[in-house]
Amino acid sequence: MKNIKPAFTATFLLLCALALSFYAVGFGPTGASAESNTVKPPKEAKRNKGEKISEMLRERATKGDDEIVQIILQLNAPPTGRLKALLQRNGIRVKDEFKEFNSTVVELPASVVAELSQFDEVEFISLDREVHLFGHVEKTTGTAYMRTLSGNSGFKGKDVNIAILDSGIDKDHHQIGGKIDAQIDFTGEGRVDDVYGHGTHVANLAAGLDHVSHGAYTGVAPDARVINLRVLNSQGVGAVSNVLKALNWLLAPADPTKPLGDKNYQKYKIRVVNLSLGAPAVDSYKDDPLCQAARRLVNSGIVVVAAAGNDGTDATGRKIYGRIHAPGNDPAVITVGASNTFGTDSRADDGVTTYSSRGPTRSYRTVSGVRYYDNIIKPDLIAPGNKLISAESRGNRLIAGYPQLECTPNSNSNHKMMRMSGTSMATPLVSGAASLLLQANPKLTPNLVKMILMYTAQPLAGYNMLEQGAGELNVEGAMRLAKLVRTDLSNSTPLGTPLLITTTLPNPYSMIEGYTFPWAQGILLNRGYATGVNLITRYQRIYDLGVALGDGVAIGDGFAIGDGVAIGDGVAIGDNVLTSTGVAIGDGQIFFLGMSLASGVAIGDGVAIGDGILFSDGVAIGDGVAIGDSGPIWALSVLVGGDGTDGMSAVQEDGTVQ
Ligand SMILES: [Ca+2]
Repeated sequence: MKNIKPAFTATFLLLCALALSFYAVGFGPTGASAESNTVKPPKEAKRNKGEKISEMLRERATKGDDEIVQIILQLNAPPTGRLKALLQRNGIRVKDEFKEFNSTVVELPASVVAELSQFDEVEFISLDREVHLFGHVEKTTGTAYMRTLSGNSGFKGKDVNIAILDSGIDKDHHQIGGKIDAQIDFTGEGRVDDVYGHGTHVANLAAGLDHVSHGAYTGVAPDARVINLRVLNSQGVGAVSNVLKALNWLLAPADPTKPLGDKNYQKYKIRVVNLSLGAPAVDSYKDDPLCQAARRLVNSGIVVVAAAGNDGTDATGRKIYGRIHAPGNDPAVITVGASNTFGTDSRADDGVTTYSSRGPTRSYRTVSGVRYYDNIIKPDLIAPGNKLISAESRGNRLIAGYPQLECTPNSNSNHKMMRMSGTSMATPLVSGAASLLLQANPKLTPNLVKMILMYTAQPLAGYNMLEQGAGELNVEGAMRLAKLVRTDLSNSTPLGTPLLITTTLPNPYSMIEGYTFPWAQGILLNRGYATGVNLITRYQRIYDLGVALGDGVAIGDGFAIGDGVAIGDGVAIGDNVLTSTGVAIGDGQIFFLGMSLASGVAIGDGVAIGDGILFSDGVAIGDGVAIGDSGPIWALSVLVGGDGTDGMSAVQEDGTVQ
C-alpha cells in the first residue's frame, strides 16, 4: 500500500482487489452472465430482479445467510406501503436516509436482501462497506484474502481469545485497549499498563482493531479478546517464576471455592497463549519448568505459541545455529521465527531475517556425565517480523530510548504506532492465526492446529529447516484446510480414520497478493520430517490431545514409512535437514551431510554446520546473553533496527503514507 494517499483511493483499490480475488479463484458471483463486447446493454434488455443486488452481496443474499449486513438501498420512486412495512420489521433497522439521493442505509439479515430486490421501486442494493485499508500484516499473511472468500468474512477470532504474557497492555490505546477482558500483574510492580512498550505492540499484532489509519494496522484476529497477563516489568524483564505463575493462573479454577468448576482459561474462552519472550534453553525440555508448564497447557487443549529468539547471529555478524530459547525449545509448543517481507505484500521476495534464532535446540540432559542434546528441529514456522508497525503504549520506555521507532508523529496519544522487529512480532501473527483456525473449527487439537499451520506454510527457497521450519505462515491455506477437518475426532478415533469431511483434496497452492506458491505439504517431527497426503486425509495418533507431534515417532532409521502406531501408512518419514527449493518440504537439498540430528551423535559447540556455526543457547558468545537456566526472561523484540531493509509502510490517520 505504499503509494496510497487518500483513504478514498484505498477503498477503491480494495474493491478492485476483491473483484480480482473472485476472478482469480474461479467462482464468479452467482448468476454472472457471459461477457459482452458492447458498452451498453440493448434498450430492450431489462435486468432481472436479482441483478439489482450488488455482486459483493449477491452470493450471501441468495444463500440465505442470516448474518446482519449494512446496506445502501437506492430507490427510483417513493417507497410503497409494503416496502415501508418490510423496513419496520423486527431485526431490520433504518440507520440513515439521504433524501437527496433517494437512498437509505439499512441494517438487516443478508437473507432479506433478495426479498427487498423484488420491489419495483428498489433500484439497487449494495453493501455499505467500511472505508477499510487492509494493512501489510493482513495482506501478506493471506488473512485479508481469506476473509474475501465465500463464508469467511466472519472469521476474525470471535470467542477464541488470546492470553498475552508480556509487559502489559495500554488499556487506553484505541486499537487494543477496549478488548482486554482481564488484566493481572505477575511482576510485583502492581500495575498492568505497558511502561516498557512491548506487550501493547504484540497484542495489537494478534488481535488489534481497525481503528487507526483506516485499518492499516488491524491484527490477524480482530474479534478475539485479549487477556493481559503482565509478566515482564517496566524494563522488559521478568523472572521465569512470573511466567509460571501466569501459566498456572490459566489452569487454576476461576472461582477458588469451586475447585471443580471452570478454569480461568475456560471462563475467559482462552484457546491461545502468546509468549513473545524466552529464556536461554539450557536444560532439556524434559526438565525445563517453562517447557513443562507449556506442555501442561497444550495437553489441556490450549495452543501455546512461543518466539524462537533473536540470536541468529553473534556480535560479529556470524550466522549462528542452535539458539532457540525456552519455552520455544519444547516440541509441544508452536515456535515462531521471523521472516522478512521486505515491506512488500507479495511473498515472492520474502526471506528469513538474519536475527531469527535457528535450531536445532541445544538444551540437554546429563546422564552419567554425558550430555544428551535435545537437537530438535525448530522453529516450526516463520511469520513476518521485520519492521512491523503496531500499537505504541503511551510514553513507553522503548520509544523514549529510540525515538526513531515512532511512526505517527503528533498524533493522538491513544492512536500512536511504532515500528519494531523480532520474533516477538512474528509470534502474535501465528497466535492470531491459531485463533482463526479454532473459530473455523473449534474441535481442532493444538497438534492439529500446528500440523495445519506447518502443512500449509510456504517453504522459502534457499532457506533450510533450521531457519524457517516448515515455511512462512499462510493463513489462507491454513483456513481452507482447517474448515475441511472433521469435528468428531478424538483420542479414541482409530488411526487411519478419514480426517476430512470430503474426499476432494484441497489444492495445495495458495495465491496471496498475486503470487502463487506451493504448500510445504509436510510437517516437522522433532529430528526429522514427515510428508505425504495421508497427513491430511487420515487421522494420525500424533494429533491426539496429550502428546506432542513428534512423540512416539522413531526417526533415524533412514527413510521409512509411518510406523503404524503413531503414524499410519502412506506417510514418509525423512531424517535429514533440508534446504528448500521453494517446493514441498521433502524436496530440498540436504543441508549438512554426515550429521543427522536423529543419529544422536553429539555435535560440539563452535563446530561449523552448513553455512554457520553451532552454539548452544546457554553459551555466552559475546552478545551479552547470560548463561544459566534460572536467570531472567526477556522481551525478545528489542531489536531497534531489525534487518536494514524496507519494512511495513507507516500509514497516517488521513491515509497518507510517510
Ligand atoms: Ca514480500
